[in-house]
Amino acid sequence: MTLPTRTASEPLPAFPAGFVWGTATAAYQIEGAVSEDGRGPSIWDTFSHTPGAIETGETGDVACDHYHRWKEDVDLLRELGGGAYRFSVAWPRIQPTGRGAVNAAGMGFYSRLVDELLDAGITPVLTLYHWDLPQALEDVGGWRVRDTAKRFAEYATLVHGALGDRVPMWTTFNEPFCTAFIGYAEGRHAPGAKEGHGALAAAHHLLVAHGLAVTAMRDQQRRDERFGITLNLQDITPADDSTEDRAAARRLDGFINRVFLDPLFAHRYPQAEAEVWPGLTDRAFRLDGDLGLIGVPLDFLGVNTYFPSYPVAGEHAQPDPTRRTAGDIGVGEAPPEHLPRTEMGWPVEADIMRRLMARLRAEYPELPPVYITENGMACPDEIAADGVVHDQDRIAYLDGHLRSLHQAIEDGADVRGYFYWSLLDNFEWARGYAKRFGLVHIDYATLARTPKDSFAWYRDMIRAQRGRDTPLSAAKAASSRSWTSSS
Ligand code: IFM
Repeated sequence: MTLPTRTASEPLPAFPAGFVWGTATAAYQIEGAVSEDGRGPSIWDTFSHTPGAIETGETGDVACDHYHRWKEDVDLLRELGGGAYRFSVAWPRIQPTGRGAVNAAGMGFYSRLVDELLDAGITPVLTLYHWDLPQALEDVGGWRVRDTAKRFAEYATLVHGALGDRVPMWTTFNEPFCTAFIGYAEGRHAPGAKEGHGALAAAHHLLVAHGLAVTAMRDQQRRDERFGITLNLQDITPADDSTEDRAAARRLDGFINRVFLDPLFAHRYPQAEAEVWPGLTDRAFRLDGDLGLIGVPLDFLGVNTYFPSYPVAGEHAQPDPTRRTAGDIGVGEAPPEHLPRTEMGWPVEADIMRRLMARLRAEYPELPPVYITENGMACPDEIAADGVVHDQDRIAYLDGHLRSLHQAIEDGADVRGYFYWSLLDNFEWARGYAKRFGLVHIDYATLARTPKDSFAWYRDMIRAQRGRDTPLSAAKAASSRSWTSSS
């Protein structure tokens, strides 16, 4: 494989020694092989096959065919040189109906992947749930019902029992906000529901499932595995200083950030929730003792963040609060016009890293060390006549966001790693394959992998970071744990 040379830019400042550099993917977005080796259907199989659900009419049936080409993908990781790789396990490969005995063929796939990563000197970072709930569990209530949390804890112990001897870093959920509110309130994601209480119950049961799973996996702990959760967090600034926009910002913050951060790290349900959901008053799904379960101490917090929010007060689609979906919170977006936009339409502002980390530090004294588990940009990537993708915008995005992250660390944030989203172009959920986030281009007709200019930039940046040491890195190294790969 011939890689393009690095696009010139000023070298980044040195990150702390032991800082983990990686990339991330998720099962349904890359694996394909949806009916192979006993895998059961997930809610994303059902949803993507529902006419009109996916903008492009596409599904994850084949995706990047990673299920068959995983060795080639580990070769790419080896060439990239990052110390860690974050991937997710598809629950329906392990338990095709979400309960019962392990499907050995499904577990075998992840076991081989983990071994290959370790052979390549890459730390596997495992996410247990990146949105692909077994359809059989959705059929009996999905995340609306508490039993799904118990099923999840059982699934977690099965995966941890098989891989805990080799995987040092475990994330229960990726972006529970998206599961609960995009899946059960806005209906843009599987299972496509547009509900009020159902979505709030889903958010709560995801947190309960997280607490139950971490507790159960810790009971099985054999080494010094670290346990955490990944949240998608939003840097929020009211579009102007009016009372209305400030109230909109509070609602958005309660909706996206506090609904998860407060129970996880402050032992409370968010105070702002009466403002966010004034008509949704039934909280029968919360049981005594749940906050204790949810607030189990964590070894790390994974943060996914991509763009800033500049909320303005907006109209509610449903004026009667008692009949609203939980996604209808009366907030619009008015980002500054000068901010460029990605292919997703997301505004680009690198300073989100610094601002978000400062806010977390100020408001959550019990916050564990942070890993940026996703950050990245979709670009209209095409292979040029010279056979390469010249994705200069992605390089600029990476460069800017990493400088801002470095500033956050210098300001005192305990950030231990960064994972670019994504290693490969992949199935971008309701947007189909049109949105490309990868460091590696996928030709979906041939499934050929072509590393982009950003791949070379990231590889060279990682190499340049190695061997550097500064007073800052020396201080952080003293507190870093033994298994963190010094990439
Ligand atoms: O592709 C997604 C990923 O699955 C979850 N976080 C955001 C990414 C980009 O939208």
